[in-house]
Amino acid sequence: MQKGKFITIDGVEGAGKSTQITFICDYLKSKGINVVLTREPGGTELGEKIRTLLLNPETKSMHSDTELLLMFAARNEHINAKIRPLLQAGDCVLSDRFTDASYAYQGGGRGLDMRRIAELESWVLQDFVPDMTLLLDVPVELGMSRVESRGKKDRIELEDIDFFNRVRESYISRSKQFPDRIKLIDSSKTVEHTTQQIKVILDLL
Ligand code: Z5A
Repeated sequence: MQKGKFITIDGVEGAGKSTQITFICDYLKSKGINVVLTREPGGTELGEKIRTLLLNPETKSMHSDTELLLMFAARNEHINAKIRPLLQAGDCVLSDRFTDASYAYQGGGRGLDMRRIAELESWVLQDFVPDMTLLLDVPVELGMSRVESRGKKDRIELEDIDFFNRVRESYISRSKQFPDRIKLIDSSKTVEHTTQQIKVILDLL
């Protein structure tokens, strides 16, 4: 029986997830909620090893199906070894990315069949879905310009702008498909503007 809330945060790169996560953790803690921060791909010892495989820019070739399966292999560990036990103990779990990213990047970006992703989702998660997803939305060019100075790119960041435009479109389309769960947040303005929208949404929890 799940007792805690499961919140996920997602979006294209440079949308400001990492920036906003600190605020979200502090804000929930100020309400007396015990929050555990985690991330995907990763979140467990094995999951972090899979993350390294997935994001290593030295890996020149990886079949898109392999990429999808590795994302879900890491997620299977994450959900069973970490997320479910924490929720059952009553903690609030905040995950930096989750299954919506597989639909956006592997479905939208790579062009994999969404039904194939849905089959894996149903196998690994059954009908488990986040209580709330904060989707930070920013035009791709703007997001990319924000992260330009970061230096070396990971394997997925090396993709071209068309790839990331498809990713963004898939995220937006999912937010329309699941409007109750996925809260679309305009992250194109200041950090404070984004934070304010998130605060209003968190107050609904
Ligand atoms: N991936 C996948 O393909 N399939 C899956 O199923 C899953 C993941 C789960 C790793 O994700 C990769 O895995 C990711 C998707 C894929 N690949 N890509 N590309 P990640 O989350 O670890 O990596 P990331 O996308 O690069 O996230 P990030 O670097 O943490 O992005 P961010 O959180 O949006 O960035 P940020 O550090 O908060 O902000 C970037 C800069 O912008 C920084 O300098 C901030 O100060 C600045 N910023 C933030 N907000 C603003 C505003 N509002 N105005 C101005 N400047 C701002």
